[in-house]
Amino acid sequence: METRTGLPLFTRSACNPILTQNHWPYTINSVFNAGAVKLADGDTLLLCRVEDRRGLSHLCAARSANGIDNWRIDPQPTLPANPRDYPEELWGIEDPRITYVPELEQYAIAYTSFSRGGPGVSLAMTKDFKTFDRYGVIAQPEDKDAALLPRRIDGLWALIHRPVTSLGAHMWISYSPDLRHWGGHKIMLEARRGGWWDANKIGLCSPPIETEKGWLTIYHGVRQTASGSIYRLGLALFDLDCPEICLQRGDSWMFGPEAAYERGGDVKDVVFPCGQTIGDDGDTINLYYGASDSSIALATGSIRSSLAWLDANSTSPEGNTPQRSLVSVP
Ligand code: BMA
Repeated sequence: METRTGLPLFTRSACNPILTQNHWPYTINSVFNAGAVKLADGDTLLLCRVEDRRGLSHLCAARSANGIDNWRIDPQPTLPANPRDYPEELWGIEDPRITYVPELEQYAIAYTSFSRGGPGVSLAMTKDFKTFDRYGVIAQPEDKDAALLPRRIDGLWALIHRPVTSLGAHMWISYSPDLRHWGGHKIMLEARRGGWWDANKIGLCSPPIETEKGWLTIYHGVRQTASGSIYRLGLALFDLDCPEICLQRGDSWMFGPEAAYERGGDVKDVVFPCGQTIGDDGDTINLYYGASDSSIALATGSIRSSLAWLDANSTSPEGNTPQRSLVSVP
């Protein structure tokens, strides 16, 4: 999708895909959907979803000085599923989103724990990506696509997530005083309907980026077609002090499966980011995404251009706001 200048909003790295099963130091099926963070030493750390050859997923850390190549991959799973102590992880753990929380001086990892009840949201805290403090399930099945905001809102922690309810597969926000007990649930963005690209399901991608204009948020939209689902990416902006208020929502998708490694793989036609890093200029977005559930790829964009794109491309009254949630549960 192009900007007003004719340039694409996000540009694929010439090195794509940057991580595949061939890079792995142990036998796996595939690697995709990684959380991302810039460490204090300047390294980029990707916490990758790795699918083993039973079909079950765990998380494994890969580190690189430039965030593109020469990845140093942990020789064994960094965060394996632990179904003995956490039965909700029976069928593996998936799709981590990492948020650095300055108040706690720790990284919060919200991930999908998968078991007989379906996918749910679990939380783990870490300082070093070596030892992890598991909080267990914080949102029960069916729920996924979660990330913590990096600071409290009105004294409460805020979690964005995607429960599936009789209302549909929409993005919700919930609040907590202690990261363990959650309430104040509200819908923050709804899947559209009918022919829209984001008609059937939506969910948060990487954790929202705090900007002067609001929380800049990349989300995925799913369109079901006669030959399967297409996962594409959209942009929305939420109020800084009241993040359940959507200020702007792009009409069209801004990134979709086009390259061969995005169009074909274990699950075709999927681009699925779970993390980004921001460049030293404070503007560049390095977006890491799973491609067709088979590899990790990188696309580069800009906060400034994304905000300008939203100004120019959020005109449709159907999906657009500002509005308060249509449904809220006290
Ligand atoms: C979603 C998640 C993602 C996956 C995508 C496409 O529901 O499970 O991990 O990339 O489906 O298969």
